[in-house]
Amino acid sequence: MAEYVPSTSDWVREQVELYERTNGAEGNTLRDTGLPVIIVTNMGNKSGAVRKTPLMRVKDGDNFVLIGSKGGAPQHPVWVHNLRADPDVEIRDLAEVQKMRVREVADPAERARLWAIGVEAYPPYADYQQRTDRKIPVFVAEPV
Ligand code: F42
Repeated sequence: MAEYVPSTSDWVREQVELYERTNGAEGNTLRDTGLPVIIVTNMGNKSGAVRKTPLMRVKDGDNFVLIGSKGGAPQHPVWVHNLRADPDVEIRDLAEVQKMRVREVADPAERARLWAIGVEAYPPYADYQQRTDRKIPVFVAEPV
């Protein structure tokens, strides 16, 4: 079994640790915003390590919308490369962990619909897209 290698970002690593240790009772929002967060377990596409990535919780029915914003940074978050290489993930939403499969959204109409849902859930996504000419990738995670 591949081993979990925590994020190099302290606040992220600590959030994952708290969220998982409390089975979702704590560490389940983005700092003091009160906005809900999920944890996406994905496979490192180079290291083969297990990676755990907190993302904003954006729901579309039974699906989650995963938005590779990274605060509007010029480069994609590297978990985007992991999902593109291996679409099989686990998503923890509070105490529930479920196997899901992700697909990157290419269709413009679908992307526009899901982007709007994302911005509704977390308005700063709109600012992040303004901040960079990188097209922020959108994935849908569907229950397997
Ligand atoms: N990031 C978002 O993009 N969107 C969100 O909605 C979001 C919400 C959020 C809420 C709470 C929270 O704590 C963090 C949140 N983040 C959100 C930040 C998110 O969790 C990630 O930290 C951020 O998106 C950056 O992702 P990253 O995968 O680039 O992380 C870096 C810091 C990282 O962990 N790098 C590792 C390292 O060792 O430097 C490597 C990670 C990795 O997966 N490596 C791959 C491997 O093979 O293991 C290779 C990847 C490659 O191809 O280079």
